[in-house]
Amino acid sequence: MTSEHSSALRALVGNVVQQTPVYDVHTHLYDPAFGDLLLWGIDELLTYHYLIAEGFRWFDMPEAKFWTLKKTEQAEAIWNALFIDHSPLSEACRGVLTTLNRLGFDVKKRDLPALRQHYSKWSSGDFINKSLELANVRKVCMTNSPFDDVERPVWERDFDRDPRFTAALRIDPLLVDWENSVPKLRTWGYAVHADFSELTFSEVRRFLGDWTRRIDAQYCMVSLGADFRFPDNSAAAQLIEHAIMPHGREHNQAFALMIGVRRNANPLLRLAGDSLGQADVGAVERLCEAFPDNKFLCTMLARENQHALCVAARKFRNLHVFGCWWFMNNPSLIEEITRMRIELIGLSVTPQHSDCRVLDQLIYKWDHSRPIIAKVLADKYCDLAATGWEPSRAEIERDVHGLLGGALESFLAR
Ligand code: FIX
Ligand code: ZN
Repeated sequence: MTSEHSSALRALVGNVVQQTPVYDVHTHLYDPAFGDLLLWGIDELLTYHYLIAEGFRWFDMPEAKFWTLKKTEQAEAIWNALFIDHSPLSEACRGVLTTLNRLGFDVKKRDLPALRQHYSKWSSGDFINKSLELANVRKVCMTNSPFDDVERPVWERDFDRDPRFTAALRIDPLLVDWENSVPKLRTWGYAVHADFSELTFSEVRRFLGDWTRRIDAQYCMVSLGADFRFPDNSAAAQLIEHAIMPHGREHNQAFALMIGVRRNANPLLRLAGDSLGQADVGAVERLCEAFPDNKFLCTMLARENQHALCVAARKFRNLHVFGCWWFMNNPSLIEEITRMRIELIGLSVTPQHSDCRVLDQLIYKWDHSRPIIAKVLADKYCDLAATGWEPSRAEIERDVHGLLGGALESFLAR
């Protein structure tokens, strides 16, 4: 292949990846009907927990003092520590600047009050449209917890859904805090007991079924610690086996496992205090093997788990691997992981999700990931072209649509 050929192919791939709308399969964003739960704006951007963790590395105030500050004051502390006193080189810092730049703000002025003023011209409806358009995101999947006392009443009131915001049923407390979930489920009318009787499992299934229908859940999801084992006597393993698996088969609903978090490693940092640990990919394989009629989505937090997880997906077609989650969501790691995944499982993977907690972050998360995905893909298509197999534009578009959410949609629909 000539070098003109390969640069034309690279340009084509880059172009297709830029222009293909994304279905962002895991975020913490909310349908606009949830009002203030949908975060956006410069103060939310600056107080993202990734930046809080980085800010604490420089603050000379005690942790407890930071939490007494108003949000605007927290944002100022972070702005000063991470943008003014030092160059904002980290991925999360760079993300703020990418976002502001794409929104048309002049970042070089380093003027926080002016940024706040610029933001004040947006209504939330316009800002949602603008962010989705700049990020070229067609749909996002929310994270919806019936255990959240702010969120639950909104679902119970019922509202007109914005079709750009799909739902996922998040059930962490059920699996990781069963004892405290029992009285809650009972209050909500489900006759569960702390034991694991057949009645308890069937009532948990009724709970999952009711919420699946109420929110039209695209999948059911949990984030589990690095110590998750399967099979096991733990409440989580029992509930997965006897409630979530039968529920998943009944509703043709995938179960998404996000494994490897170590919550509260530093409680003083609150939401910013979670860490990670190496998990047991064997547990995921044993789930896939024990429940061949269930579908699983999985992402893992430790870099050390990424290879084995990919190999697991080669062995179990009911497993779909997704995203470079949280501490993996850095350019060097995204490139390494995406390359490895495509080499091992081709296009049957979803390389990225954004995990946005603030709407504006859609812009940077996808702006930063797209060129990396494009680079890896271009290398791979060039390798094919070198054999004489020249991919057509239509084939590349088909493949990229799959990588940017389409393959996961087909997996869920299967
Ligand atoms: O459990 C999750 O869904 C995690 O993504 C979050 O809890 C985490 O705080 C986060 O925002 C990571 O990006
Ligand atoms: Zn998340």
